[in-house]
Amino acid sequence: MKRNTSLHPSMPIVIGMLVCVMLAACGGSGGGSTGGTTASGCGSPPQLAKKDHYKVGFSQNASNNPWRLAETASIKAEADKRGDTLVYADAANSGDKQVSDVQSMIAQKVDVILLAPITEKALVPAVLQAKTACIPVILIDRDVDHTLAQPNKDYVTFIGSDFVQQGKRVADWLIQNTGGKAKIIELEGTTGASPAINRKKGFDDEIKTASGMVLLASQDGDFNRDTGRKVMATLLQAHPDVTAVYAHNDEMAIGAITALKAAGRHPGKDVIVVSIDGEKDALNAIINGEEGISVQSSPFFGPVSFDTIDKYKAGTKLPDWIVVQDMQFTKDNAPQNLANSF
Ligand code: GYE
Repeated sequence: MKRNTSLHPSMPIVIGMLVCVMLAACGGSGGGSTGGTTASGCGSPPQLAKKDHYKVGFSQNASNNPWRLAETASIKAEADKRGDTLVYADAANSGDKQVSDVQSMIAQKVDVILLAPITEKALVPAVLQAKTACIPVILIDRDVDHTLAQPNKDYVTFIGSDFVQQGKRVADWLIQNTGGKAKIIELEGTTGASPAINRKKGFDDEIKTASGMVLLASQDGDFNRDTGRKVMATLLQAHPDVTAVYAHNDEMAIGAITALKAAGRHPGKDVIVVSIDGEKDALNAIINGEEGISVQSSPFFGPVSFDTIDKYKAGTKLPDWIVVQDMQFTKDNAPQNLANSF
């Protein structure tokens, strides 16, 4: 996540005001608008009309794992609780479909869009189209490339975990629990997705601090259980000396455990498996000794997303990034947390 921290906080406002004076074409501000206004006069990012109930678009990128289902359930429950109407679309793991899903929400004139962009780049045109149509977009769970679209300008804010920190936490646990010596296979999330980019960065940078931590191979497993299983089976043949597997999510870790067992290996004994999310299956794998740690990536976006809509409506200045706080699960606390997992 590239975050521009070098500008003074007031700079975008000053620049926005200058542009307004030069064009003499800007409408009034307020309602959460902080960075000037668009030619259409609805704000940059667009303001949100003050209403008691909203028509909220939620563009989900896939529904093929428990994490995504838990996120969707959390958003739906919160919309129901508040009496808001949800316009929901599942992009079935396709960037192209997700772009047309957002375009359809624009055509349906939703008030605001919650968007979980599949990759950092694919959804940028849709974010900019929503802005042109005067519909504010709040990114949830995955971010976009900040060189192409910016928070507090093109979209309202990004609500999500610190993925670099998640990768670093997994690496720290692995260094401690292997005495700083491991031969590692890394299963990456979907290429170009912000959690895949940043979970790799956080982990890879941290293991470099211990000279005995060797990365044997790193490959895309698409955040998917069966893809993770297949990639692991192939990499295992090339690297039979592996002693640790780092998967960017629990689904791929469970797939890797299956592949290891099929090859006669003993996950938890001769190969340590570590991952991210905090799914029920991973917590069970930790309890039965096959997995070491799962750093949580909370999928419970309902309350924070709708609170953010309320704040934006009220004109509160929002940060560029609302950081979701995550726990971590090991054999010490997995049993107590099983009931609340997904
Ligand atoms: O970890 C993974 C999912 O974007 C944070 O995407 C999310 C990740 C989550 O498919 O399981």
